[in-house]
Amino acid sequence: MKQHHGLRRLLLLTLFLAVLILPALPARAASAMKTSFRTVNTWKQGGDTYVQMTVTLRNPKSVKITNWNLTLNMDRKITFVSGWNAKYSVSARKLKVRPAGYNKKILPGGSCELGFIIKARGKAACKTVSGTVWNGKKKHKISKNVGKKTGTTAAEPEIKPTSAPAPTPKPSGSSDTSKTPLQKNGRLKVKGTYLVNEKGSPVVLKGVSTHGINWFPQFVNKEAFRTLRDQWGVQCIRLAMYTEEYNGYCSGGNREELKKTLTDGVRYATELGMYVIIDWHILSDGSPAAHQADAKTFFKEMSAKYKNQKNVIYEICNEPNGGTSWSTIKAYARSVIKTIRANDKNAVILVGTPNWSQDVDTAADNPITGYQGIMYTFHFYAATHGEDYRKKVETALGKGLPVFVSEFGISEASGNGAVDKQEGNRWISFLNKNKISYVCWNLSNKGESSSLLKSSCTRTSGFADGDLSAEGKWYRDVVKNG
Ligand code: IDC
Repeated sequence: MKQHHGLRRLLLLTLFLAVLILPALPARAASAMKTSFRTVNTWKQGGDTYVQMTVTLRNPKSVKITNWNLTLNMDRKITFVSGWNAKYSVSARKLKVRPAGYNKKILPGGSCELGFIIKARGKAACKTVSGTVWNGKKKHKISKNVGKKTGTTAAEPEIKPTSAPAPTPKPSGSSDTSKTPLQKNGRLKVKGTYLVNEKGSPVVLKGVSTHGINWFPQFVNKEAFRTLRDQWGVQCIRLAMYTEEYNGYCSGGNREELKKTLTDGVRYATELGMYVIIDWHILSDGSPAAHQADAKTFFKEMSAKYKNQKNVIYEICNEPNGGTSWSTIKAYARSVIKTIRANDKNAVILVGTPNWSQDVDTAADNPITGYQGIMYTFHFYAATHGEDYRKKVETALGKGLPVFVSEFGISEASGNGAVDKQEGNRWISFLNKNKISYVCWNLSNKGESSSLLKSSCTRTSGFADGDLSAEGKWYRDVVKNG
């Protein structure tokens, strides 16, 4: 009952933002900048209600907007989960939104879109929105008190969590769709530099990686995976569990919740006959050794749980960086591999390589010995990494190293910025030619160019054409067209 009450208050917040506040902004401010707020998603996890909103700022005037800021004044505590295309800070009950830098100026007729996710455990409603817009030297205030209106707003907004009923049309392609990827290939093994199926023929898995399951758990759902399998032809899902970033597994995140999201994801993939990668997503922790003990406990548990399955792949460290040497990674890998092999003799294990999983050539000089079924990861972002990096992969292959591209995008390495489809196409033909599997970053609607979905996409499955970002459309076609 209490929780229901909290949800209602939070839903009211979204109503105030979307319906009451903005159309009612003072005329002066409205003429300086047009602002629209949209709730694109709400969902519940672990007793919290999450609200994801996008905000569009538009300059309708023939003057430059040179700076702006917004503050949402809440009546109770909210927690900031994540945001994009702006800087966010929470101070007491205020969510402050400041330009990211590149969108501080908004040209006449121009606009920018930003978005954020907040969560609240109890009640939370917005009292006011305030802000400032600068037009050259002039300052315009945005300010609206909506606190008093809360009582009179009888209408309950119709904001439903978007779990999209998702009809799943059969793919139009001619490939044999009567069998799942797992039925077609069975248990995967490593032979020479290749990932091979149970008959020993090389396979190129085409996969999609989630964004961090701490940030976007709503996309870990069976219908989403089914959509990717049936409408795109995706065979493999990578579940990215950050260890260090916001509420990561080793940085204060709720471990039971994270494991639940992860194991739910494994179950959905399994029920759909898809391969699934459990990704221990180190990043700002730099060295996998930073959380080695946790990693061992985690993989011990996972490998015990999945030892009888043929579709689970373990990725034991996403991207070592910060100068972490191959010998440090190797020592970590040997220790974690030993733990996994104590339960499971067969599962394919992916090992990260130095420099954000790019120095496969270094690993090739001194690979891990004494274990079967090990592959080494190579990651690239096509708008940043080109031919020189393909050379590194060629060198590694030439030395006999089995390479798996467990993460790539066609954006810049930041995950945002331009997308480069041409370079992306070069990479895909290179990978197909060398029979290297690849997994694309990322299944979310975060407002960044490496997201497969547009930030306006409110579905969590059954994605339509118009829901896909430039990278999303490109990758769907890559997978669909073989
Ligand atoms: C990025 C996400 C971004 C998030 C950030 C956290 O796209 O939304 O805020 O991580 O630091 C990687 C990483 C992957 C990155 C991605 C893009 O494995 O976690 O995701 N990237 O920067 N390596 C190279 C690029």
